[in-house]
Amino acid sequence: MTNTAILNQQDSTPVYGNFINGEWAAATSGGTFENRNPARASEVIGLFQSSGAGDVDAAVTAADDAARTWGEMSAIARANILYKASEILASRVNDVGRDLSREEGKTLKEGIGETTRAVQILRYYAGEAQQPIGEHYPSTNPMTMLYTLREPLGVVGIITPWNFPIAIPAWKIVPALAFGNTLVFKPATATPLCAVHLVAALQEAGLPQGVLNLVTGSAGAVGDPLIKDERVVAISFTGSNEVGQEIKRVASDRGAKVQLELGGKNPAIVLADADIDHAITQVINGAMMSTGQKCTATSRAIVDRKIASELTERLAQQIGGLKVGDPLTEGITIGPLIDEKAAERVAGEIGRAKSEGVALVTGGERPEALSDGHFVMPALFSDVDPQSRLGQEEMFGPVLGVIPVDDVDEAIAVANQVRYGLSASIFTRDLGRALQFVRQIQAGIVHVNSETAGAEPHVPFGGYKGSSSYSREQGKAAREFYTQMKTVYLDPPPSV
Ligand code: UN1
Repeated sequence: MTNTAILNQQDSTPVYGNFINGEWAAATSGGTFENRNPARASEVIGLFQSSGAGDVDAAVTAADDAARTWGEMSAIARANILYKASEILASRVNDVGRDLSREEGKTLKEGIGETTRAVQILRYYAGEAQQPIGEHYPSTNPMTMLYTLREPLGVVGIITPWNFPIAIPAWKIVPALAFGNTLVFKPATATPLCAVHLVAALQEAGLPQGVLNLVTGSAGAVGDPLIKDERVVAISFTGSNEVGQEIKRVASDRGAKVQLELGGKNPAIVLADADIDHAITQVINGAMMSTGQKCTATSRAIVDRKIASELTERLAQQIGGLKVGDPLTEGITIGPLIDEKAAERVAGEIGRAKSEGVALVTGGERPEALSDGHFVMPALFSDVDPQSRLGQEEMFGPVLGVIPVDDVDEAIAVANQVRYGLSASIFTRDLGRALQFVRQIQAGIVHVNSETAGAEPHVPFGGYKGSSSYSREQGKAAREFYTQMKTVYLDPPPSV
């Protein structure tokens, strides 16, 4: 990373700047906040700017000033910058992946994997920027050339979560840039270092000043003024339903375009004819990787009653054997929760379900040997009532509930009885049942015989019902959100 992102050191801890109008700079408040390693809370990774309304204003002004030149630049020139950024980030995948694991807590393998995904996103949109931008139509007047264009929106606000600290910023920022928008980017306060890495790669690739502006700080101090600023014509947000709905209300009230990616309560249906070994591995990966902190995580295993007790027993055995600890240590598969509040909340949900009489088969405790980090042992509940809190609410942690059902019809009905609809899986060898599931499941991302999590960058991503706001991210779908359409009637002058 360019050292310019580091403004100075405080007791050998680097102090990272905001990036506004092409410069790494301190916030006007002069204050900073700490970024700590969730596996070892005593380790401070860096200090980041506690920004406020004045910094947001400067960032929006810079983005606004840059909008015209960037928007009118050839898409090919924009693509070249994105491609160069992909090469810069690719050359740093191991270091950035390690920083990702340090600040977010997922394993090193996942951290490097996610950084590689950001590289792929940069490459994909370098290509996508060169795809056709409109359509040519016949007109009632044979002399009229009638066609459409996709043009940039202008200044876009990007608000991202901590759980995919480089992939989600990349999949919002990169298409927005590819299609000619300028940006103000507010990353989650828990994972600002990945944001710095992404912005630095784009800066070094030659992004003109003002096109991408990074402002770190809290939702109240940075997010609020950003969503209220009249010059910010669109907002893309991934995070909780509560915050998303508030953003939608405020931003759409003033006429901005809003895109939301929210929670999930994703089911994995396991039918009696499934390949059970495969289903167990996939369900556990879906539920427990990244410590269950994915909006696509599997949180309900909806299982044919005939195999429910065997499956529960085998799930418990394997979940109980997962290695929990520092995600940078070889052999560890489950890292910490993002912070102490999250660990207490998840442990609290587990305690509450237990006290309501739900059977906890394994896990759920806070490991004493790892008390400096925010750890909760991966938990499995059996015989979960689909209408209970555990069956309905997103846990955002390493918690899986088994729900026994009689047949595929009941499985799909139960799967659909939640307010969310992000991703869903079925495990079966029966093509007819698989296709019935694909048809009837209310989810934006549907898997047959694979886990509920995971998203390839070149296809649309988003959910049904309370999981999204109907628009889709990534792939060609991103063009829908980050552009507006112009219809052109081009007639020759009458003399021709
Ligand atoms: C994935 O499953 O790899 O915040 C991506 C989330 C989702 C992204 C999931 N928006 O967890």
